[in-house]
Amino acid sequence: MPAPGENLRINSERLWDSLMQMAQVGPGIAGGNNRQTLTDADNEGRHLFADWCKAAGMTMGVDTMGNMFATRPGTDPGALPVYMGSHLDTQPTGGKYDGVLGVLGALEVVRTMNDLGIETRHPIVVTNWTNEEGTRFAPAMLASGVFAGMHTQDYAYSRTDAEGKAFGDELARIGWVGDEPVGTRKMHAMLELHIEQGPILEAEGKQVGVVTHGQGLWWLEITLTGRDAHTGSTPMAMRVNAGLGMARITERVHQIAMSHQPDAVGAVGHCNVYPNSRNVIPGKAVFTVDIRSPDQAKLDAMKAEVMRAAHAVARDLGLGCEIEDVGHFDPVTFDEGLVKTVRQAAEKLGYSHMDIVSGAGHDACWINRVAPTVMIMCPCVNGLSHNEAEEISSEWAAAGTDVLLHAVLEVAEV
Ligand code: HGY
Ligand code: MN
Ligand code: MN
Ligand code: MN
Repeated sequence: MPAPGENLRINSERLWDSLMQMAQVGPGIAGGNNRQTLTDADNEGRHLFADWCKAAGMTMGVDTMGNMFATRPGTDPGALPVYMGSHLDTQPTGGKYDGVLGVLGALEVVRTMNDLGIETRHPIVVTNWTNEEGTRFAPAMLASGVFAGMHTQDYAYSRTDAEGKAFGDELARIGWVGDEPVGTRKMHAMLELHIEQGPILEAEGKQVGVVTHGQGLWWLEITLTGRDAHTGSTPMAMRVNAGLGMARITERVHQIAMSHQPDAVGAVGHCNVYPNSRNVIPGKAVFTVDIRSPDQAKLDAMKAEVMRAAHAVARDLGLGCEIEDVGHFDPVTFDEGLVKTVRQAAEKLGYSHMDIVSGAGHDACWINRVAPTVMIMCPCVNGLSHNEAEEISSEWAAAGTDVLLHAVLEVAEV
């Protein structure tokens, strides 16, 4: 087969149609998606994806974390497969493309190879990683983390959601505990296409992001304990107000991230006060600090400053303070050779592109620890994601998927 020319493109209409069909599964309330991991909607999306993979002539493997692996054979069965994929689970108020573009873009690459009778030496595997979002069951990238040996399966199975349901029980309930031991697969390479979830590519007028690095992150869950009391009759000096402590620490997280600009971010996105009654001073607050940076020293400095600030605020207000690490990974440097392959594919196809650091965490960030890995990014409208209004254009989706196609054909050896 001659080397794939720059005119070789995926079928953009078919890709967009699949994205829109998947968007019907687990619809949100404002045009996006609520297909949280291990829910019935996730189950429905998994079966739709599995049916499409079967129709594309692939065979499906599932591991004990519910990770799905659809294989297209290569001409050399002894060659390690080239993996590509992302995740189908969404935020509760998620968009239609976060993760989904990476899974269905990979499927479109296989469909295009089938259309043209393209054969590769290495087998190709399209992957759906379980629980990338980490909203229902913290931490994020849970199943790819177990696959990469960063968490044990027992830890993952024991994680519970807000209703106390355990990950392992929910995975069994929807029938996706596979027979493959997790983490036993070996990869020649892993490529993940994903929307940027930020404003840089659109602002720079670029069609494709060549992802060289990923930010590191800490998720610190803080529990403050004070005393429930009446909001009316309790004198201010007598209050032990966990809600006030949460507010002060939230502000300190923002200040700490601002003090480490330009490449540092921090926020509190998950927070609960108890008993959460209008006329009760909260005796308890549980909230998660999310801090990130591509710079290891900054990330570690921010973590230390947040911990110090939390304990200082708790001391001032007479609160108990427990801090649990519920998610962490160090900054990631993707495989140089694969980054070059992606950049060359974008150049060959004539797509405007730039190197970029991923602000969000991705399954690729963990898989990068066990196999050569790279990411390809697609711009987002107004840089918006983790919001039901998340949007991309079909042209951007096609450009990123075309680059994925050419990069995979290069790596899998046509
Ligand atoms: O948290 C993250 O960055 C990813 O979207 N789960
Ligand atoms: Mn994602
Ligand atoms: Mn996400
Ligand atoms: Mn570390």
